[in-house]
Amino acid sequence: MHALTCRRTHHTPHRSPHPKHARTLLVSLALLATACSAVVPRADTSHTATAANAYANPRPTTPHTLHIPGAPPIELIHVPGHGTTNPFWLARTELTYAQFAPFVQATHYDGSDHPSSRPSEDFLQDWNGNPTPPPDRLDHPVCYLNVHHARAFCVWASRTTGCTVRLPTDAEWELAARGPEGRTFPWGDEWDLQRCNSGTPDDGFAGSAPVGSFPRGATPEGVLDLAGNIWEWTAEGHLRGGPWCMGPDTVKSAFVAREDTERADDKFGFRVVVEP
Ligand SMILES: [Ca+2]
Repeated sequence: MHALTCRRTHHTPHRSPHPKHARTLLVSLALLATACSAVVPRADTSHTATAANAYANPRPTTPHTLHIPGAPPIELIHVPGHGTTNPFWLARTELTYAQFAPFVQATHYDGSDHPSSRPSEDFLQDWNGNPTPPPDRLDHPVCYLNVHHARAFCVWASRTTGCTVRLPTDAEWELAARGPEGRTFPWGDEWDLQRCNSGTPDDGFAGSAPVGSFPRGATPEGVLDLAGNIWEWTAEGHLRGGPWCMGPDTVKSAFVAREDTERADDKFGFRVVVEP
């Protein structure tokens, strides 16, 4: 039995809001718009109005997309900086099987690059040794990954695209999920089982769901699935957001799970941050 599939760990302290850094935001946006050839503008303003209401800082109206050859594009959402956290671009959803697959196929990666990795146990277990993921799960979040596996993808994706692709820090992940006002859930403070895949009886999914299945669970900027579906590794090696099976407490956005970073559980995956 994997510990994080059935027990809770401790919470992080609630962060207090800090003054905003509009100048830093503008500088960062200008850099990203010009420096990264693999990130191209994408016309999508569907979440602009709600985001503008939530933040006083200026923000872009055209989310960007990271293109990795052979993979569905990774849509990026701008998250305004706050306090000591600079603005950043976060993947709209968890990384999917289809988006992870080119990495495995190009590098023959088997999860053993890190000395403490244990590829024979859990790494991509549901691929059954094949270089391709299960065909019925291409749009589900890729899982059976420990934090070293997630970082290895980021290193490869950075080399492939010319951008810096990395895991979000805890501070970034939490800012994206909670906003400067410190929301309890990505969408607000009230629990709503229709807004995420959390393991509650009526969420509609027995296991993981295709990414983006809960549009009403979006943050004001439009980031999806920060609550539930699969746990997400952060740069510090923590897990955030809760899984599809543990109910509302673990999907609270302040919840931090400190798990063995070498475990590649069937509910452990990630999303990326992209820098120019
Ligand atoms: Ca998630």
